[in-house]
Amino acid sequence: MQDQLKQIRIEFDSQAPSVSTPEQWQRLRSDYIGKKGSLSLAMKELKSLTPDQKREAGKHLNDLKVYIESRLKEIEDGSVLQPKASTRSAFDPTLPGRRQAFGSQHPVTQVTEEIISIFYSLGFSVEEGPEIETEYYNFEALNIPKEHPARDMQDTFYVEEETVLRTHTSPVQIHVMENCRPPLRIIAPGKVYRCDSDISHTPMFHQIEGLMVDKGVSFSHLKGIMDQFLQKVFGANTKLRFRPSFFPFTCPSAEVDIQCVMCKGQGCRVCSQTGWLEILGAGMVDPAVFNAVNYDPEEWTGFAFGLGIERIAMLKFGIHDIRLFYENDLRFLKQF
Ligand code: FA5
Repeated sequence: MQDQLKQIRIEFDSQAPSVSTPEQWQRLRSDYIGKKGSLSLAMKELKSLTPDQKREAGKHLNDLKVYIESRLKEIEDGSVLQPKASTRSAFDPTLPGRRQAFGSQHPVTQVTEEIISIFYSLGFSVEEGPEIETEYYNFEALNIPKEHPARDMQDTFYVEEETVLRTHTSPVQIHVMENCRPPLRIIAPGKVYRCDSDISHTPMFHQIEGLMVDKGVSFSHLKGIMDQFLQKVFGANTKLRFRPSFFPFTCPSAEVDIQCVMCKGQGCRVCSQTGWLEILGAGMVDPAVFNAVNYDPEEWTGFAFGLGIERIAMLKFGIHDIRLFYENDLRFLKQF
């Protein structure tokens, strides 16, 4: 009997490690400790033994049963027999299809296009210029001399010693005037860069430059065009104000503010409690700029302006923080 039990254990030990499914485990169990399993058959043979042999064999039989049961338990507890979480959900052909999500235009692009179409209707054409500029185009040709504070490294991103990321779209004026004879009427939208970041400033933002040169162009033309433009964007009752200002490339110069639409002029965080938000700079082209592009300042006069597109988008859509435009949060961008 002992030899028979040894043989049963050897066979069990050789089969147990290959069990990897619940079905195989069930089969192993019934082959050894099931009603017709090897141990049950051995048990039946006890009858033919003497009482002493029976006691001895019974003990071995019981030990083997305990051993087999504990091994079966180990295998059952092992992860191989745990039902595997399905990695693929069943395909249900009756479910409706998934909709393709549509993108939407960025609010800054929407406002840019709206502004372009307004100026287009006023007879302006669209020009473009490089975002990486020489100091000459970004500063010198615009009458901003070497020691001018606008060239400060703290405001300007220098790419190389004499090359900068343009700080405004005004250099496009110079490129256009170098290549075209007056009269001309252009706008130039594009990205500009400054070392600046807070609730109403971002290091990259968009401007639209405007330039009109002709015989007899005066400040009242500038004022008329600005009035028309801003009333088309913000509505007929829009309040604006022209504040005397200084730009080296225009004289006289002005900054144009629009009444803060967040607080209706009461004063809030966005307008720094002033009730007004500056949206553009403008003025009559300085004769020094005409000289730099070989236009005769005695013959031609002109006005120029440069507006911040994000600032206009903020006012139009009631956005309190300019930085939201560039955080790529789809929940924010999908609203427009
Ligand atoms: C200029 O950049 C001049 N080139 C504008 C100009 C053109 C004046 C032609 C005269 C003739 P200014 O630095 O003020 O000016 O900027 C123009 C507008 O850009 C501001 O009114 C403001 O609306 C916007 N702006 C300026 N800095 C930032 C910034 N960091 N983030 C977002 N918008 C800005």
